[in-house]
Amino acid sequence: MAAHSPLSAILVEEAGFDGIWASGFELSALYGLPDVSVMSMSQHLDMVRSMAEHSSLPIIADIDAGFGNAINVIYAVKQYERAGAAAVVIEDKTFPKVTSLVSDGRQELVRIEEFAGKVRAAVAVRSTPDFLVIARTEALIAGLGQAEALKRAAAYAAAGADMILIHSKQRTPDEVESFVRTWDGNAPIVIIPTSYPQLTEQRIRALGKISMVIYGNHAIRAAVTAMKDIFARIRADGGIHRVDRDIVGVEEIFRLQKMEEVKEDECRFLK
Ligand code: SPV
Ligand code: MG
Repeated sequence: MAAHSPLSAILVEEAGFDGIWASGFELSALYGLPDVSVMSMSQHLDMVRSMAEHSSLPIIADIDAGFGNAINVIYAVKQYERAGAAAVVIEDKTFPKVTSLVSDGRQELVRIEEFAGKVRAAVAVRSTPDFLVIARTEALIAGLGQAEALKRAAAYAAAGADMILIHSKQRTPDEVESFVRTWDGNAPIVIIPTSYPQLTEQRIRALGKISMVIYGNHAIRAAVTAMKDIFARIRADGGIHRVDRDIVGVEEIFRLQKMEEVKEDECRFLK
């Protein structure tokens, strides 16, 4: 599940998900920015570090196009591994990138050889094979078709990628299902079914080959939905007197902040 802050990372863990998607889209939105490579690597990296401090779940860091060429990827992978990420996802878009799901977005891909070099660089500099390098092809997003997507996925797997992320913005799962059925490589597949939510976990399991599903932006969308609703109601009601029963109390925030520990520490140390 996507997260964009330590607090959302804590909630992802409490909800029982297996891992955290440190989404570039979500964090860009949190900063009030479009997801077009204007957020800096250090902004994203700092948030990954903070999330890692607050959650024991594996964090999959969305490092977009790797902040530049293979040289930038080398630096990024070292930094993200040190920050506590469990994996990086690198996508084969040009840098700067344009967010994938926007309609009529400028979706330009780098050459296969160039991106394979980025994957090889990431694999070469990680300090342990437990740190996963996930190669994401945007061939379907760019409208280049399944043959190109399969060609790219095979080249990235040959370059050492541990998993292949295939992204699609079709409103039905058809093109992703077709890709998955045709994929005969050994690398397991990752998907982000935002545009085709009818592909449920039950259907995904039945397909086989897909080892990870990322819910890419549901934390920020849930937060925006809830804030818009409550803010509008406070304005309409002329006060906060009617919304209290529909939002968590401050005690819940104290719990998430671990105020109990602070109280215990006060008893022990404040003499
Ligand atoms: C993200 O969450 O930043 C992603 C997924 O990369 S998407 O926005 O669908 O491209
Ligand atoms: Mg992203």
